[in-house]
Amino acid sequence: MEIEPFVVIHPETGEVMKVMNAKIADPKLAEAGRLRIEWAESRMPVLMALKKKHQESKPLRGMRIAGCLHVTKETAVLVRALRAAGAEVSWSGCNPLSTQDDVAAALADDGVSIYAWHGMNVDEFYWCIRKTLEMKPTLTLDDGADLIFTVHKEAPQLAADILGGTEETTTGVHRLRAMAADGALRYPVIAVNDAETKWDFDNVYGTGQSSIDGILRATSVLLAGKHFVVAGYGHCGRGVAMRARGMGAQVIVTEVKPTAALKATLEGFNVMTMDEAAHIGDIFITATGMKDVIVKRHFESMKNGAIVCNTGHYDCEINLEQLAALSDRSREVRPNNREHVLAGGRSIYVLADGRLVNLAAAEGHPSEVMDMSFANQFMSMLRLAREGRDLEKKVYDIPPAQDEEIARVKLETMAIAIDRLTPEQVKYATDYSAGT
Ligand code: RBV
Repeated sequence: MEIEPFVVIHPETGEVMKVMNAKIADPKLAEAGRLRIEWAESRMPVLMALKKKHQESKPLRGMRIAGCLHVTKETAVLVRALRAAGAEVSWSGCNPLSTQDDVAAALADDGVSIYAWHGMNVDEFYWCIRKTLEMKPTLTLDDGADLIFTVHKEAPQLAADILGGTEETTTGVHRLRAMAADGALRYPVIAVNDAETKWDFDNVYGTGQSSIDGILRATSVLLAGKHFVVAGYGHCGRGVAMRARGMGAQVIVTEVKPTAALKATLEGFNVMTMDEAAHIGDIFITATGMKDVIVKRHFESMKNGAIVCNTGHYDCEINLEQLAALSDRSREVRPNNREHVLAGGRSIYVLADGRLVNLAAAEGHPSEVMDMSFANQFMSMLRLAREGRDLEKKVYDIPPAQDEEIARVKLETMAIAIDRLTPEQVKYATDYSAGT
């Protein structure tokens, strides 16, 4: 597949004004994108402080970063920070429906080579990733590991020059750990997702709020009083369940893991199997990272009007092929909301084609929470540029000191002061002779 880079032509003279090293939906959206990015910048003080700290010394000078992460206003703040620190950047989105086209236009206009537009197909998705590899990166930045897999599968010769990579999300980290265990990983990777200042905030409060936001934008329904089924009670599911309850929904949780099911039960949620929940639920959301969580037999027992969506990284959690096979016809009733009419007349509404509802139907996680996730990304890039050569080909955790630092700065920017241990208390903490 070949797609030409973007050419901007003067509307009156027909003259070529600009050839962009980019493929985006519409360069005219750049100004709107810039406003959106500036808004995010005003909510991301930790990342902005890191940018300021490193823009003089440029520790990323000489680094070529290929990134594959949702093209959102928050990601644009990260891209700007990486460039300010001296890196050359080439970017693609990590989901066909998550790109904010105005943000992509603003980045292209600033000279970022970016290949991303909303609503691309799967072939175009991989074409975009391949385009970002043309720069021969020295660092890779992933959300879902599609970029790093592409390097390993299609361009393993590039790995020799890659100092390391980072991974933003749970699903990607799981896969990369499996690869490392098999000895298949060709360069070191830092698991940004596993930082405490990432998963304990982004995954919980970020997913919680943005998923509800996506459902509301796509449906505009009342949540109060609804039977709201959350599949998976990991960090993401916990966040969604908590926020849905806050809106007055009656929340049901389904699980496969006994400890998670127990936590949900003691948190006061109604825990049952998906087979039971299927005929009770008004709204279903999957947050499991597993395929086939909602399948044919569930669709068959759902109520007329049921709403189904997913907030996991991949779109395999809801089996839409099986739903299509059960459906007589379908139509888009609102943006990101498709009605499937089943034989027999019942309707089931699927949001955002089963892709991440928070990013496809809303704007992804709020800036304040991405501030910490992307501060971790930024600091990890600095670390890999510095020490990547000396690291082993395995998956590394974020150092606890980095978490402490990010949390400390975040609190400062929120004007929240905390107590400090006295020297006596520090001594007490390590004194095993003290008793009653
Ligand atoms: N995510 N990014 C955004 N606004 O840029 N929102 C969500 C944003 C990331 C989040 O960190 C999560 O781990 C990942 O998307 C799932 O693909």
